[in-house]
Amino acid sequence: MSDRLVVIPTYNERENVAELHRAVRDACDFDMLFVDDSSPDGTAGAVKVLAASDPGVGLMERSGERGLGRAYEAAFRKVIEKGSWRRVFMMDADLSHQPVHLRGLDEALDDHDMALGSRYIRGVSVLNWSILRLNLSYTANSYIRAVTGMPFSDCTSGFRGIRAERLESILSGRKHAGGYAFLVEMLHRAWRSGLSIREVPIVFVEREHGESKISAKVMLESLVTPLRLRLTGTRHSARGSAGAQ
Ligand SMILES: Nc1nc2c(ncn2[C@@H]2O[C@H](COP(=O)(O)OP(=O)(O)OP(=O)(O)O)[C@@H](O)[C@H]2O)c(=O)[nH]1
Ligand SMILES: [Mg+2]
Repeated sequence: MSDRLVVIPTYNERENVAELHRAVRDACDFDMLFVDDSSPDGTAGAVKVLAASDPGVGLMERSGERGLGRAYEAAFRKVIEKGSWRRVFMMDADLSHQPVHLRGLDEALDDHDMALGSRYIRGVSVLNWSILRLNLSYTANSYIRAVTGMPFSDCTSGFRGIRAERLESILSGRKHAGGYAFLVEMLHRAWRSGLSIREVPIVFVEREHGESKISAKVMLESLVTPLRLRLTGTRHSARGSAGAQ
């Protein structure tokens, strides 16, 4: 058992989990926890096959209202309850987040509370996105920075690491975003409460298998969340920083 855990939320990722598992194992021996929201395509079954031959693989099956944020919240509560993982990583299942970068995120946690995998730290490092998609993501980040005051180049990145002892401060208090906007809300909470945050360059690759779950509702939540965060306050101390240091 490792003292590091990679949390991977899944919804209809059956085609991706085996390849992702292989790539993570090529990169490191960190434990992996798949958090599946009752995917109709049988993702949970595919994860159980992996878990049967790898004791470092776990599966949390959720029912009820689905959502990326809800899945992460459930996983973080388990990490706190268990108390044996010291560092937690967050990663998509669709291979857009390449496991080779886990080491870089882990190293950043040696002297920071949180590590943020960034696509925009040295120009743009995104493969196979249309100009339209890139524009949307880039503009969303400019908007979030302008509205919230956060200094990070990639506030919407879902590839992250955090020290487990900092999870409590992320989860405490009232939360609103159950979907993708959770990522922005989580970063804002971390930044606002004075955690030290380092951005680490990553190369992001568009998914080859399966479908994106981004919907109009997700987009709307992403527009409203930064405005709400702005109203909830500003940063307490100045320990955070943007950019690789
Ligand atoms: N547990 C859970 N996971 C989800 C849910 N929605 C999305 N995910 C997972 O969250 C990760 C990111 O979702 P994607 O659909 O790839 O979103 P994205 O990467 O922002 O968008 P694309 O670039 O279009 O793929 C993937 O691993 C999804 O399977 C959900 O409701 N519940
Ligand atoms: Mg994706």
